[in-house]
Amino acid sequence: MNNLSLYGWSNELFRLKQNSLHKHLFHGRVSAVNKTNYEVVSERGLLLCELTGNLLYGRPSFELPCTGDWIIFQPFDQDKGLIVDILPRVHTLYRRKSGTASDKQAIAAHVDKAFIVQSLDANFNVRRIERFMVQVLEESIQPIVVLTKSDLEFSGHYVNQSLAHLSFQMPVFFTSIHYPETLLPLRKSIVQGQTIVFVGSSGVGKSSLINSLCDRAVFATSETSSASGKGRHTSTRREMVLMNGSGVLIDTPGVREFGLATDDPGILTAMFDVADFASSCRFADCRHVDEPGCAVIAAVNNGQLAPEVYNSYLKLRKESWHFSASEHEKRKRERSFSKMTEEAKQVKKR
Ligand SMILES: Nc1nc2c(ncn2[C@@H]2O[C@H](COP(=O)(O)OP(=O)(O)O)[C@@H](O)[C@H]2O)c(=O)[nH]1
Ligand SMILES: [Mg+2]
Ligand SMILES: [Zn+2]
Repeated sequence: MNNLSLYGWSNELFRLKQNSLHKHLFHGRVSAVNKTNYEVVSERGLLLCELTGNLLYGRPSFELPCTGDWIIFQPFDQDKGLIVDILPRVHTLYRRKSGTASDKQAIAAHVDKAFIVQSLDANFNVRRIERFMVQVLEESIQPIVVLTKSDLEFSGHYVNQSLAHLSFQMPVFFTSIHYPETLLPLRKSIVQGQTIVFVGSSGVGKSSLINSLCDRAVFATSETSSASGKGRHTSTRREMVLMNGSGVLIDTPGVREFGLATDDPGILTAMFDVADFASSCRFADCRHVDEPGCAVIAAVNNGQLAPEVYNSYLKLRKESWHFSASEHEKRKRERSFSKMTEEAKQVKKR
Protein backbone atom coordinates (compact mmCIF):
# COMPACT_ATOMS: atom_id res chain seq x y z
CA MET A 1 0.00 0.00 0.00
CA ASN A 2 1.26 3.46 -0.91
CA ASN A 3 0.38 6.62 0.94
CA LEU A 4 -0.20 8.98 -1.97
CA SER A 5 0.06 12.13 0.13
CA LEU A 6 3.81 11.41 0.26
CA TYR A 7 3.68 11.66 -3.52
CA GLY A 8 1.98 15.02 -3.35
CA TRP A 9 -1.73 14.07 -3.40
CA SER A 10 -3.63 17.01 -1.88
CA ASN A 11 -7.10 18.36 -1.14
CA GLU A 12 -6.75 20.56 -4.20
CA LEU A 13 -6.13 17.52 -6.43
CA PHE A 14 -9.04 15.73 -4.78
CA ARG A 15 -11.23 18.72 -5.62
CA LEU A 16 -10.06 18.64 -9.24
CA LYS A 17 -10.85 14.94 -9.44
CA GLN A 18 -14.48 15.65 -8.56
CA ASN A 19 -14.86 17.43 -11.93
CA SER A 20 -14.02 14.26 -13.83
CA LEU A 21 -16.64 11.94 -15.26
CA HIS A 22 -14.52 9.15 -13.80
CA LYS A 23 -14.28 10.55 -10.29
CA HIS A 24 -15.37 7.22 -8.76
CA LEU A 25 -12.39 5.35 -10.17
CA PHE A 26 -8.86 5.20 -8.73
CA HIS A 27 -6.20 7.86 -9.10
CA GLY A 28 -2.43 7.58 -9.29
CA ARG A 29 0.71 9.42 -10.36
CA VAL A 30 2.75 8.65 -13.45
CA SER A 31 6.23 7.69 -12.25
CA ALA A 32 7.76 6.81 -15.62
CA VAL A 33 6.79 6.96 -19.28
CA ASN A 34 7.72 3.98 -21.46
CA LYS A 35 7.31 3.67 -25.22
CA THR A 36 3.86 2.10 -25.10
CA ASN A 37 2.78 2.29 -21.48
CA TYR A 38 3.05 4.19 -18.22
CA GLU A 39 4.22 3.23 -14.76
CA VAL A 40 1.75 4.55 -12.22
CA VAL A 41 2.08 4.78 -8.44
CA SER A 42 -1.27 4.12 -6.82
CA GLU A 43 -2.64 3.07 -3.46
CA ARG A 44 -2.66 -0.48 -4.80
CA GLY A 45 1.07 -0.35 -5.60
CA LEU A 46 2.92 0.15 -8.86
CA LEU A 47 0.80 -0.48 -11.96
CA LEU A 48 1.54 -0.69 -15.64
CA CYS A 49 -1.09 1.38 -17.44
CA GLU A 50 -2.19 2.02 -20.99
CA LEU A 51 -4.22 4.87 -22.43
CA THR A 52 -7.74 4.57 -23.75
CA GLY A 53 -7.96 5.17 -27.51
CA ASN A 54 -9.97 8.32 -26.81
CA LEU A 55 -7.09 9.88 -24.94
CA LEU A 56 -4.41 8.56 -27.25
CA TYR A 57 -5.91 9.87 -30.47
CA GLY A 58 -7.91 12.77 -29.12
CA ARG A 59 -5.07 14.98 -27.92
CA PRO A 60 -1.88 16.60 -29.15
CA SER A 61 1.19 14.71 -27.89
CA PHE A 62 2.17 17.35 -25.32
CA GLU A 63 -1.15 16.76 -23.56
CA LEU A 64 -0.57 13.02 -23.16
CA PRO A 65 0.55 11.95 -19.68
CA CYS A 66 4.10 12.83 -18.68
CA THR A 67 6.07 11.96 -15.57
CA GLY A 68 4.46 13.56 -12.54
CA ASP A 69 0.94 13.71 -14.01
CA TRP A 70 -2.01 12.65 -11.84
CA ILE A 71 -4.32 10.33 -13.73
CA ILE A 72 -7.53 8.33 -13.17
CA PHE A 73 -7.48 4.66 -14.08
CA GLN A 74 -9.67 1.60 -14.35
CA PRO A 75 -7.76 -1.33 -12.82
CA PHE A 76 -7.60 -4.77 -14.44
CA ASP A 77 -5.71 -7.99 -13.71
CA GLN A 78 -3.37 -7.83 -10.70
CA ASP A 79 -1.17 -4.92 -11.59
CA LYS A 80 -2.52 -3.25 -14.71
CA GLY A 81 -4.73 -0.32 -15.47
CA LEU A 82 -6.34 1.69 -18.22
CA ILE A 83 -5.88 5.46 -17.98
CA VAL A 84 -9.23 7.12 -18.59
CA ASP A 85 -8.54 10.71 -17.58
CA ILE A 86 -5.73 13.13 -16.73
CA LEU A 87 -6.22 15.71 -13.99
CA PRO A 88 -5.61 19.32 -15.07
CA ARG A 89 -1.92 20.11 -14.98
CA VAL A 90 -0.25 22.84 -13.00
CA HIS A 91 3.43 23.78 -12.82
CA THR A 92 4.45 21.76 -15.85
CA LEU A 93 7.93 22.01 -17.29
CA TYR A 94 7.84 22.11 -21.09
CA ARG A 95 10.48 22.52 -23.69
CA ARG A 96 10.33 23.18 -27.39
CA LYS A 97 10.83 19.99 -29.38
CA SER A 98 14.17 20.30 -31.12
CA GLY A 99 13.93 21.05 -34.81
CA THR A 100 10.43 22.54 -34.55
CA ALA A 101 9.23 26.09 -34.31
CA SER A 102 6.30 25.63 -31.97
CA ASP A 103 5.85 22.00 -30.96
CA LYS A 104 6.33 21.58 -27.27
CA GLN A 105 7.03 18.58 -25.14
CA ALA A 106 6.00 18.08 -21.52
CA ILE A 107 8.90 17.03 -19.33
CA ALA A 108 7.33 16.86 -15.87
CA ALA A 109 4.05 17.97 -14.32
CA HIS A 110 2.99 19.16 -10.86
CA VAL A 111 6.50 20.33 -10.06
CA ASP A 112 7.33 22.60 -7.12
CA LYS A 113 11.04 23.13 -7.64
CA ALA A 114 13.49 22.67 -10.48
CA PHE A 115 17.10 21.89 -9.72
CA ILE A 116 19.04 23.36 -12.62
CA VAL A 117 22.15 21.18 -12.47
CA GLN A 118 25.54 22.04 -13.96
CA SER A 119 28.97 20.73 -13.09
CA LEU A 120 31.81 23.04 -12.10
CA ASP A 121 33.92 22.14 -15.12
CA ALA A 122 33.52 23.11 -18.76
CA ASN A 123 29.79 22.46 -18.41
CA PHE A 124 29.24 25.60 -16.33
CA ASN A 125 27.50 28.11 -18.55
CA VAL A 126 25.41 30.93 -17.18
CA ARG A 127 23.59 31.52 -20.50
CA ARG A 128 22.20 27.99 -20.30
CA ILE A 129 21.18 28.51 -16.67
CA GLU A 130 19.21 31.59 -17.80
CA ARG A 131 17.52 29.55 -20.51
CA PHE A 132 16.35 26.91 -18.02
CA MET A 133 15.35 29.59 -15.57
CA VAL A 134 13.00 31.34 -18.01
CA GLN A 135 11.19 28.12 -18.80
CA VAL A 136 10.92 27.17 -15.13
CA LEU A 137 9.58 30.59 -14.11
CA GLU A 138 7.07 30.48 -16.96
CA GLU A 139 5.16 27.82 -14.99
CA SER A 140 5.79 29.39 -11.57
CA ILE A 141 8.16 26.61 -10.59
CA GLN A 142 10.90 27.68 -8.17
CA PRO A 143 14.34 27.56 -9.80
CA ILE A 144 17.37 26.45 -7.78
CA VAL A 145 20.87 26.21 -9.20
CA VAL A 146 22.92 23.17 -8.18
CA LEU A 147 26.60 23.28 -9.13
CA THR A 148 28.04 19.77 -8.84
CA LYS A 149 31.55 18.32 -8.70
CA SER A 150 32.77 21.06 -6.35
CA ASP A 151 35.64 18.69 -5.50
CA LEU A 152 37.14 19.61 -8.87
CA GLU A 153 39.19 22.74 -9.34
CA PHE A 154 37.16 25.79 -10.35
CA SER A 155 37.23 29.55 -10.05
CA GLY A 156 34.75 30.49 -7.35
CA HIS A 157 35.26 34.15 -8.21
CA TYR A 158 34.32 33.63 -11.86
CA VAL A 159 31.29 31.48 -10.97
CA ASN A 160 29.94 33.92 -8.39
CA GLN A 161 30.48 36.88 -10.67
CA SER A 162 28.70 35.22 -13.59
CA LEU A 163 25.72 34.42 -11.38
CA ALA A 164 25.56 37.77 -9.60
CA HIS A 165 22.58 39.05 -11.61
CA LEU A 166 20.59 35.85 -10.91
CA SER A 167 21.63 34.75 -7.44
CA PHE A 168 19.43 37.18 -5.54
CA GLN A 169 16.42 35.61 -7.28
CA MET A 170 17.34 32.01 -6.70
CA PRO A 171 19.44 29.93 -4.33
CA VAL A 172 22.73 28.51 -5.58
CA PHE A 173 24.18 25.33 -4.03
CA PHE A 174 27.66 23.87 -4.48
CA THR A 175 27.75 20.09 -4.08
CA SER A 176 30.02 17.09 -4.39
CA ILE A 177 28.95 13.50 -4.01
CA HIS A 178 32.37 12.83 -2.48
CA TYR A 179 31.67 15.24 0.41
CA PRO A 180 28.27 14.28 1.87
CA GLU A 181 28.17 17.37 4.09
CA THR A 182 27.80 19.51 0.94
CA LEU A 183 24.45 17.82 0.33
CA LEU A 184 22.95 18.88 3.68
CA PRO A 185 21.70 22.32 2.59
CA LEU A 186 20.23 20.74 -0.54
CA ARG A 187 18.45 18.09 1.54
CA LYS A 188 16.99 20.81 3.74
CA SER A 189 15.50 22.54 0.71
CA ILE A 190 13.45 19.43 -0.14
CA VAL A 191 10.16 19.15 1.73
CA GLN A 192 7.88 16.13 2.12
CA GLY A 193 5.13 16.06 -0.50
CA GLN A 194 7.04 18.41 -2.81
CA THR A 195 8.17 17.45 -6.29
CA ILE A 196 11.59 18.38 -7.60
CA VAL A 197 12.68 17.94 -11.21
CA PHE A 198 16.40 17.69 -12.04
CA VAL A 199 17.39 19.23 -15.37
CA GLY A 200 20.75 19.71 -17.05
CA SER A 201 23.09 18.20 -19.63
CA SER A 202 24.03 14.56 -19.59
CA GLY A 203 27.07 13.82 -17.43
CA VAL A 204 26.71 16.67 -14.93
CA GLY A 205 25.83 14.25 -12.14
CA LYS A 206 22.03 14.39 -11.83
CA SER A 207 21.56 10.67 -11.27
CA SER A 208 24.58 10.50 -8.91
CA LEU A 209 23.09 13.35 -6.91
CA ILE A 210 19.70 11.65 -6.65
CA ASN A 211 21.38 8.42 -5.57
CA SER A 212 23.35 10.27 -2.87
CA LEU A 213 20.25 12.10 -1.66
CA CYS A 214 18.36 8.79 -1.45
CA ASP A 215 21.33 6.93 0.08
CA ARG A 216 20.95 4.11 -2.43
CA ALA A 217 21.58 3.39 -6.09
CA VAL A 218 18.18 4.23 -7.57
CA PHE A 219 19.39 5.29 -10.99
CA ALA A 220 22.23 4.11 -13.16
CA THR A 221 25.05 6.64 -13.50
CA SER A 222 27.74 6.67 -16.19
CA GLU A 223 29.93 4.54 -13.90
CA THR A 224 27.42 1.86 -13.03
CA SER A 225 26.38 1.57 -16.64
CA SER A 226 29.94 1.30 -18.01
CA ALA A 227 30.59 -1.40 -15.38
CA SER A 228 27.62 -3.32 -16.73
CA GLY A 229 28.88 -2.71 -20.25
CA LYS A 230 25.88 -0.68 -21.32
CA GLY A 231 27.90 2.31 -22.43
CA ARG A 232 27.67 5.91 -21.36
CA HIS A 233 24.08 6.66 -22.17
CA THR A 234 22.26 5.99 -18.98
CA SER A 235 18.92 7.60 -18.26
CA THR A 236 16.76 7.58 -21.35
CA ARG A 237 13.47 8.32 -19.69
CA ARG A 238 12.07 10.61 -17.05
CA GLU A 239 11.64 8.78 -13.85
CA MET A 240 10.30 9.57 -10.41
CA VAL A 241 11.58 8.38 -7.05
CA LEU A 242 10.36 8.98 -3.49
CA MET A 243 13.09 10.19 -1.15
CA ASN A 244 12.77 8.52 2.23
CA GLY A 245 10.90 10.89 4.57
CA SER A 246 11.18 13.69 2.05
CA GLY A 247 10.11 14.83 -1.40
CA VAL A 248 9.58 13.29 -4.82
CA LEU A 249 12.54 13.54 -7.20
CA ILE A 250 12.26 13.36 -11.00
CA ASP A 251 15.40 12.53 -12.97
CA THR A 252 15.52 13.52 -16.64
CA PRO A 253 17.88 12.42 -19.38
CA GLY A 254 20.23 15.23 -20.38
CA VAL A 255 18.97 17.53 -23.06
CA ARG A 256 21.59 19.16 -25.22
CA GLU A 257 19.38 21.95 -26.38
CA PHE A 258 16.59 23.30 -24.24
CA GLY A 259 14.41 25.28 -26.63
CA LEU A 260 12.13 27.86 -25.05
CA ALA A 261 8.40 27.19 -25.17
CA THR A 262 7.27 30.43 -23.59
CA ASP A 263 5.38 33.48 -24.68
CA ASP A 264 5.74 35.76 -21.70
CA PRO A 265 8.53 38.32 -22.24
CA GLY A 266 7.56 39.86 -18.88
CA ILE A 267 9.36 37.02 -17.13
CA LEU A 268 12.52 37.83 -19.05
CA THR A 269 12.35 41.51 -18.22
CA ALA A 270 11.95 40.75 -14.53
CA MET A 271 14.50 37.96 -14.47
CA PHE A 272 17.25 39.97 -16.08
CA ASP A 273 16.65 42.91 -13.86
CA VAL A 274 15.81 44.97 -16.92
CA ALA A 275 12.46 46.05 -15.47
CA ASP A 276 13.96 48.66 -13.12
CA PHE A 277 15.66 50.42 -16.01
CA ALA A 278 12.78 49.86 -18.45
CA SER A 279 10.39 51.85 -16.28
CA SER A 280 12.46 54.95 -17.08
CA CYS A 281 12.42 54.52 -20.89
CA ARG A 282 10.89 57.43 -22.78
CA PHE A 283 8.35 55.23 -24.58
CA ALA A 284 6.11 52.84 -22.69
CA ASP A 285 6.35 50.29 -25.52
CA CYS A 286 10.14 50.61 -25.83
CA ARG A 287 11.79 47.43 -27.12
CA HIS A 288 15.19 48.55 -25.75
CA VAL A 289 16.89 48.04 -29.10
CA ASP A 290 17.48 51.42 -30.73
CA GLU A 291 14.78 53.74 -29.38
CA PRO A 292 15.72 57.25 -28.29
CA GLY A 293 15.57 57.76 -24.53
CA CYS A 294 15.96 54.05 -23.79
CA ALA A 295 17.08 53.68 -20.18
CA VAL A 296 18.09 50.04 -20.67
CA ILE A 297 20.60 50.90 -23.39
CA ALA A 298 21.80 53.80 -21.22
CA ALA A 299 22.35 51.30 -18.38
CA VAL A 300 24.48 49.14 -20.68
CA ASN A 301 26.48 52.17 -21.81
CA ASN A 302 27.21 53.40 -18.29
CA GLY A 303 28.11 49.94 -17.00
CA GLN A 304 25.09 49.32 -14.77
CA LEU A 305 23.91 46.42 -16.92
CA ALA A 306 26.48 43.92 -18.24
CA PRO A 307 26.47 43.77 -22.06
CA GLU A 308 26.43 39.95 -22.04
CA VAL A 309 23.35 39.96 -19.80
CA TYR A 310 21.66 42.48 -22.09
CA ASN A 311 22.51 40.40 -25.19
CA SER A 312 21.24 37.24 -23.53
CA TYR A 313 18.00 39.05 -22.69
CA LEU A 314 17.52 40.10 -26.34
CA LYS A 315 18.32 36.63 -27.63
CA LEU A 316 15.91 34.79 -25.33
CA ARG A 317 13.22 37.39 -25.94
CA LYS A 318 13.53 36.89 -29.69
CA GLU A 319 13.24 33.15 -29.26
CA SER A 320 10.17 33.47 -27.09
CA TRP A 321 8.54 35.86 -29.59
CA HIS A 322 9.30 33.40 -32.34
CA PHE A 323 7.76 30.53 -30.40
CA SER A 324 4.59 32.40 -29.55
CA ALA A 325 4.17 33.72 -33.13
CA SER A 326 4.59 30.20 -34.58
CA GLU A 327 2.24 28.75 -32.01
CA HIS A 328 -0.33 31.40 -32.83
CA GLU A 329 0.02 30.65 -36.57
CA LYS A 330 -0.35 26.94 -35.94
CA ARG A 331 -3.55 27.41 -33.94
CA LYS A 332 -4.93 29.61 -36.70
CA ARG A 333 -4.15 26.92 -39.31
CA GLU A 334 -5.72 24.23 -37.13
CA ARG A 335 -8.85 26.33 -36.68
CA SER A 336 -9.23 27.00 -40.39
CA PHE A 337 -8.62 23.33 -41.14
CA SER A 338 -11.34 22.17 -38.73
CA LYS A 339 -13.63 24.84 -40.20
CA MET A 340 -12.94 23.42 -43.68
CA THR A 341 -13.73 19.86 -42.62
CA GLU A 342 -16.91 21.10 -40.90
CA GLU A 343 -17.96 22.84 -44.12
CA ALA A 344 -17.17 19.71 -46.13
CA LYS A 345 -19.41 17.70 -43.80
CA GLN A 346 -22.22 20.23 -44.23
CA VAL A 347 -21.90 20.03 -48.03
CA LYS A 348 -22.11 16.23 -47.88
CA LYS A 349 -25.26 16.39 -45.77
CA ARG A 350 -27.02 18.64 -48.27
N1 LIG B 1 34.25 14.45 -9.24
C1 LIG B 1 32.93 14.28 -9.20
N2 LIG B 1 32.32 13.49 -10.12
C2 LIG B 1 30.98 13.33 -10.06
C3 LIG B 1 30.18 13.99 -9.08
N3 LIG B 1 28.89 13.67 -9.30
C4 LIG B 1 28.88 12.85 -10.37
N4 LIG B 1 30.13 12.63 -10.83
C5 LIG B 1 30.52 11.79 -11.98
O1 LIG B 1 30.00 12.35 -13.17
C6 LIG B 1 29.64 11.33 -14.11
C7 LIG B 1 28.22 11.51 -14.60
O2 LIG B 1 27.32 11.29 -13.54
P1 LIG B 1 25.78 10.94 -13.78
O3 LIG B 1 25.15 10.95 -12.42
O4 LIG B 1 25.62 9.71 -14.59
O5 LIG B 1 25.31 12.22 -14.62
P2 LIG B 1 23.89 12.51 -15.31
O6 LIG B 1 24.04 12.16 -16.75
O7 LIG B 1 23.67 13.98 -15.12
O8 LIG B 1 22.86 11.68 -14.61
C8 LIG B 1 29.87 10.02 -13.36
O9 LIG B 1 31.11 9.51 -13.77
C9 LIG B 1 29.89 10.42 -11.90
O10 LIG B 1 30.65 9.57 -11.08
C10 LIG B 1 30.86 14.83 -8.10
O11 LIG B 1 30.26 15.45 -7.22
N5 LIG B 1 32.22 14.94 -8.23
MG1 LIG C 1 21.50 10.35 -15.45
ZN1 LIG D 1 14.02 50.94 -23.51
